[in-house]
Amino acid sequence: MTQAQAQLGASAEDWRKDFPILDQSVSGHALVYLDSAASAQQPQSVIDAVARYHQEDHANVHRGVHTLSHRATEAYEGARDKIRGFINASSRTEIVLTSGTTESINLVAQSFCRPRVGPGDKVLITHLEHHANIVPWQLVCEQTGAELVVAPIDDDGQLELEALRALLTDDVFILAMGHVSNALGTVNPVKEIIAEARQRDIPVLIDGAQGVPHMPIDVQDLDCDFYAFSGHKMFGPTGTGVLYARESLLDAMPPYQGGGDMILEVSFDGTIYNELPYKFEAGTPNISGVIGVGAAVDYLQSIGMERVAASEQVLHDYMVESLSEIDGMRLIGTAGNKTSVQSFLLDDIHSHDLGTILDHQGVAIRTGHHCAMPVMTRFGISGTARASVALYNNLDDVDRLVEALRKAQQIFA
Ligand code: C6P
Repeated sequence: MTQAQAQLGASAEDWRKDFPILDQSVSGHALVYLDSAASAQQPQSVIDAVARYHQEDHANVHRGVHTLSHRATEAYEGARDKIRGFINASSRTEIVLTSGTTESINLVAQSFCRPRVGPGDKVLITHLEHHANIVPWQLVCEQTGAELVVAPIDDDGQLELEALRALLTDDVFILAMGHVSNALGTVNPVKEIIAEARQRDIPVLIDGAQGVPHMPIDVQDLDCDFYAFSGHKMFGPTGTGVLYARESLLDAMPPYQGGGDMILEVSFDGTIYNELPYKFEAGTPNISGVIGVGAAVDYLQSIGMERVAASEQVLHDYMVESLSEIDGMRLIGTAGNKTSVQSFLLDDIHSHDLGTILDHQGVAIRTGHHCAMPVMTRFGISGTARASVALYNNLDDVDRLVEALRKAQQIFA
């Protein structure tokens, strides 16, 4: 048994069995799924929770006096409570349920920032961001005359912390930054940066899309103002997301969208909005999806996020080491603190060609710019191949990736 196998332990193999989709062949080969950063697979318990809701409990929430509506509401609100506990928010009123990280960030940009910023104000982001943490701020800046400022990264794909500190000036209205880079896997020292921003009274939004699935998150300990993430990257269904926000901030923010459920009273003279968090949840929500996220939280908690993080770190490090041993390999993203993701280029093979050849061998990776075009520009490339691991991967998956890459090299030789 290798050291990595010993570190991974037998439980990783048990977790894998919880994900029925992994037990299939693609192009005549056993599937190796290394694209969890794009969307993670769902354990049977999540699939069952969603199916049970559809089979037994489906009705609209918060609206009916009948039994099914009560059951649906209980399950939906129960999931909110689970999510609150999972990230240790102090109150369920701070958990706004959205369609994903993208909507969560747009909500903050439009409802928190837009009414408060103007010419002379700055919105600070970093060069590592996903488009979902760039474009909403560009829109706000266009709408208000505020300026978008970008903190630089170094050649390893790490934030230049001194430069970031220098940019935390009094005219910065908000700092919005990722916890973990989806393109490079860099883990940012968010707690330290949040503390520095707080000293200057600058609110901080953390894009936690790639953080929540891979490590324990405690929003009170982080002391952030906003934390956004998606259900489908943490083993829940698509079309689900969360915005954690401090209650005092949510209280002072106007609704993001108008419609049913976000009101207490409506007349043509005006509307009284609902209490938190419902003020920010207009219309019929993704009930089954949210229930699925609740089940995903149960699943992750049954393992424990510390174990998830430790196991994935072994996989990640093994992947990096194995990829490095291939001649012609160029790793993109070599930060000291990384998780889950490795981007790379091989010889001069286009990343899309690599992805296709790997798919023919049953290995699923993502290729292209990963919705992080500025990161690609920083490295002078148009895209990369990206492999990302989750708790259900094992060392064989990494070996299969390496084998498939070597085959691609033979094809292109
Ligand atoms: N990244 C990837 O392959 P949504 O689409 O709203 O669930 O998540 C958007 C998003 C925001 N921030 C980060 C850091 C992300 O990684 C993502 C989604 C996927 O990397 C799809 S582009």
